[in-house]
Amino acid sequence: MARSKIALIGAGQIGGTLALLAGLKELGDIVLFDIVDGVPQGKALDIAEAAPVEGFDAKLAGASDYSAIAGADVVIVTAGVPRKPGMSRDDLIGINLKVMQSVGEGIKAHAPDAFVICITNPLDAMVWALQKFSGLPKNKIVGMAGVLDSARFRHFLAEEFKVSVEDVTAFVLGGHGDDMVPLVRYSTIAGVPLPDMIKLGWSTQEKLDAMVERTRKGGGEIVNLLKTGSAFYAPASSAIAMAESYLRDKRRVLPCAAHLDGQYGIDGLFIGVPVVIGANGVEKVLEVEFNGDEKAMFEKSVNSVKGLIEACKTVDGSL
Ligand code: TXD
Repeated sequence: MARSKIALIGAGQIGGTLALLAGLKELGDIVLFDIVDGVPQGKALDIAEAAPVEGFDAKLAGASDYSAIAGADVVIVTAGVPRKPGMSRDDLIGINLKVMQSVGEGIKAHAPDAFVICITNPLDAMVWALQKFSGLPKNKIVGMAGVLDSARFRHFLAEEFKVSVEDVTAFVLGGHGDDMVPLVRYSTIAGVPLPDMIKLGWSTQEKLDAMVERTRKGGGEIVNLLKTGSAFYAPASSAIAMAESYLRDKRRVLPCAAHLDGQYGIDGLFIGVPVVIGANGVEKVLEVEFNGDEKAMFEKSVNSVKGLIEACKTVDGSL
């Protein structure tokens, strides 16, 4: 059987890490694409030279021409400009919207059957715009944010409860902004919901609230530390989990920015919700019930995403 092909649009910090992880996991052959000539080719060669040591087989190529992504099974998009300290995700809209236009046209022309994962910020707006520019079916394009946000929450919880990260599940909904919605009721330690863990005395409500807040600001925390860019290891791991679920038809239930068609009372927006990712892309949206507080938090987050979409429409009247 022929190997799958994975195209990475953007060969920056996340793009390079994606290529390495895709190689290590033997997900398929890998093409790195970037407008900066030499960088995708250099990273492809560097990772290809790691393959004999690590013992994986994959063809790696770098390109600055969209014809190189032809026939890709998965396309992961990180092309654009990352946040700098003091810059909000929304500040990125003007620049990255134009990037999404060229990427969307490239995908439409050369890889229209791919499953596309968008990572570029502001995420919920960029994945919406990329779907419009590419014309992809709505079940074949998702945004990566929820897996990362819940991984951050899981890390904080595992440290606080002093248990393995493997036994912590976390549920984070909504847009990828500071008003994302970590749902403690649906987050567990080995199946035991967090509020019950507090009742059992394993931590306090104050500490839990602080971890929720730290999760919401998790992206900014790394930006402030790095000073010259944003997080890239955990974002790459998160997108690879989504790609793997599609390529291996694992049907994992992962929080993704997915197109909603009436679910959660939302129509026509990409919002972070748990979805089943299998061989057909987004196979199903998992709709959970909210209590009053959760509903209010979710609505606030949805309104921020709506604001981003309006900003996109102002910048580009054709959207
Ligand atoms: O959870 C999430 N979704 C995110 C999103 C978590 C972390 C970072 N997030 C966003 O991902 C971040 O705000 C950026 O918008 C993207 C990519 O982050 P990365 O750290 O990889 O940025 P880099 O290193 O600057 O890489 C971007 C590359 C760079 O090599 C540019 O030359 C290239 O994108 N680029 C392009 N490639 C192709 N086509 C066009 N037009 C283009 N413009 C820039």
